[in-house]
Amino acid sequence: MNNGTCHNQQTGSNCSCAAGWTGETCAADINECITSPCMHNASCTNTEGSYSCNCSVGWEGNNCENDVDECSQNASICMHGSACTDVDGSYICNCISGFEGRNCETDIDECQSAPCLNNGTCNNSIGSFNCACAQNFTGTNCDKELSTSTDPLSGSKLMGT
Ligand SMILES: [Ca+2]
Ligand SMILES: [Ca+2]
Repeated sequence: MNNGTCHNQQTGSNCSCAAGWTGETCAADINECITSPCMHNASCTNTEGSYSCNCSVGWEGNNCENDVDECSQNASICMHGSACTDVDGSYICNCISGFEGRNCETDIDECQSAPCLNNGTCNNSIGSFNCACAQNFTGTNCDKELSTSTDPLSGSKLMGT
């Protein structure tokens, strides 16, 4: 039965069973799940004559033995120009400055840390931020004080960097 080969068909004995089957006439299903063939925390389901593995995320293959190369499967999985590193069962995004999150999908609001000094106004932007400095101050963080005697302008203005 079940594609097994028996040397003596008449008695049904001495059978060589196909994979997944056992018993004198190959009529009995083998419960492969007893031997835990599914790797990396996959769940095993016994079926008639076979079994199947339901792989955990990050693994693939009949027995979930192969790591999924997420970086190759999805070149844009790490966002905003961040580098992707494949690791067993997962992947790692190395975010460039200004972004955070599992996939570097989140813009960091640098203004939360109040980086603009001397009453400068902070403007968050995607991947960066800038400071609109108060009068007489300049620099990326408005940390440089201008000489008041040489500045003919009045009122606040945005100083370039
Ligand atoms: Ca991987
Ligand atoms: Ca930002």
